[in-house]
Amino acid sequence: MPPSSPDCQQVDLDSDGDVDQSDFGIFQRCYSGDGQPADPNCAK
Ligand SMILES: [Ca+2]
Repeated sequence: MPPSSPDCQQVDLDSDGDVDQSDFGIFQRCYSGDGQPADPNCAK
Protein backbone atom coordinates (compact mmCIF):
# COMPACT_ATOMS: atom_id res chain seq x y z
CA MET A 1 0.00 0.00 0.00
CA PRO A 2 1.51 3.35 -0.99
CA PRO A 3 2.08 5.96 1.71
CA SER A 4 -0.98 8.12 2.21
CA SER A 5 0.80 11.36 3.05
CA PRO A 6 4.12 13.12 2.38
CA ASP A 7 5.03 12.55 6.03
CA CYS A 8 4.82 8.81 5.47
CA GLN A 9 6.99 8.99 2.36
CA GLN A 10 9.80 10.36 4.53
CA VAL A 11 9.88 7.10 6.47
CA ASP A 12 9.96 4.89 3.39
CA LEU A 13 13.55 4.20 4.35
CA ASP A 14 14.25 1.56 1.73
CA SER A 15 12.54 3.66 -0.99
CA ASP A 16 10.44 0.80 -2.30
CA GLY A 17 7.22 2.82 -2.38
CA ASP A 18 5.65 1.60 0.83
CA VAL A 19 6.06 1.88 4.59
CA ASP A 20 6.15 -1.54 6.18
CA GLN A 21 8.06 -3.76 8.56
CA SER A 22 11.25 -3.64 6.49
CA ASP A 23 11.31 0.16 6.85
CA PHE A 24 10.74 -0.20 10.57
CA GLY A 25 13.66 -2.62 10.75
CA ILE A 26 15.94 -0.01 9.19
CA PHE A 27 14.60 2.58 11.61
CA GLN A 28 15.43 0.32 14.56
CA ARG A 29 18.98 -0.28 13.31
CA CYS A 30 19.52 3.44 12.60
CA TYR A 31 18.08 4.70 15.87
CA SER A 32 20.66 6.63 17.87
CA GLY A 33 20.94 9.08 20.73
CA ASP A 34 23.16 10.28 23.57
CA GLY A 35 25.99 7.80 24.03
CA GLN A 36 24.59 5.60 21.27
CA PRO A 37 26.13 6.58 17.96
CA ALA A 38 24.37 5.61 14.74
CA ASP A 39 25.77 2.82 12.61
CA PRO A 40 26.78 4.53 9.34
CA ASN A 41 25.82 1.37 7.44
CA CYS A 42 22.47 0.87 9.17
CA ALA A 43 20.35 1.57 6.09
CA LYS A 44 22.12 -0.87 3.79
CA1 LIG B 1 9.64 0.84 2.23
